[in-house]
Amino acid sequence: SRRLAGKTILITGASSGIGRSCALEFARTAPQDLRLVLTARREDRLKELAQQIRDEVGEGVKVLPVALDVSDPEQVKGFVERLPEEWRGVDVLVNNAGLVRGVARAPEIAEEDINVMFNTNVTGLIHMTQAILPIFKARPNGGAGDIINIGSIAGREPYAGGSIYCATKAAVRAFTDALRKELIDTRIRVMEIDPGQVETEFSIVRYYGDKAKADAVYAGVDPLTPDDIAEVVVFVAGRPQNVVVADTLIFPSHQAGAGVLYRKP
Ligand code: NDP
Ligand code: 8X3
Repeated sequence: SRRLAGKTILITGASSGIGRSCALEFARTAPQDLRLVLTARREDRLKELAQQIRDEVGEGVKVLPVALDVSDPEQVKGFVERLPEEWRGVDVLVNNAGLVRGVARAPEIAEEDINVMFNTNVTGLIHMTQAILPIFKARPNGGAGDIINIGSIAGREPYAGGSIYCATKAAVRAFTDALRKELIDTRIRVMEIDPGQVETEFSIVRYYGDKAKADAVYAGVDPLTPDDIAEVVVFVAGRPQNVVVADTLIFPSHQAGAGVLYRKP
């Protein structure tokens, strides 16, 4: 899309799944003139992705892989200022980094899992947003730029065994909606995309690396692919300035809600 030409896109959690697909989709959509700042903890994977993008679309897309743990406030603070100068003019922030750990029910939920989920999905996303907003706000007419937050159906419909993850995604939703209102006098667009079931490393992480358990989640169903979500991310970023795709919910066709029906037999 010509509307994306010349933009600098910063993606968190670009080493896998939806974030990785977003990087590729942005590159394929605007191969002439684009800068991609790709962040995650696993820098080796980001470097491989940068190479893949170069091989596929050539030098029109410039890629900067940078290690960043969004759950570490010290790394997020000043992150943008530490980028090389030509990379600091971020136009689009895709707040995608996030994870679920376990299926435990209260009171058995591990303290560490609670902290990791909140520190990554909620506080990390808030810190990234705080880091980018001064750059957006420095632009004329009160500021400009896009914030695209990846929420989840889990933030709208909490389910047993997912209480903490669901709470983090509900928090993302509340923060996103409040932020959109706070920025109403600017040209900054605040958008949320809520996927249903997507086959990524999400379930491998949920089951602490147990691939068999993760595979069972997707057995017999036809989940979304991370590319399906990336197409929506790039679509909303490519709308004309006055169009804010504020909120979307995307299911695979076999899904119409989170979890299963709960009632006492
Ligand atoms: P993946 O596990 O495939 O990807 C998650 C990404 O987040 C990885 O790149 C990982 O990189 C990154 N990440 C995790 N923790 C941190 C951290 N502390 N700092 C920086 N990056 C981090 O899962 P998905 O692609 O599915 O998940 C992406 C987003 O989509 C998440 O917010 C998730 O909640 C959401 N989502 C997923 C759904 C699904 O069914 N898969 C449905 C709805 C929403 P690294 O480990 O290298 O740091
Ligand atoms: C992931 C969707 O419902 O599997 O955010 O937790 S769910």
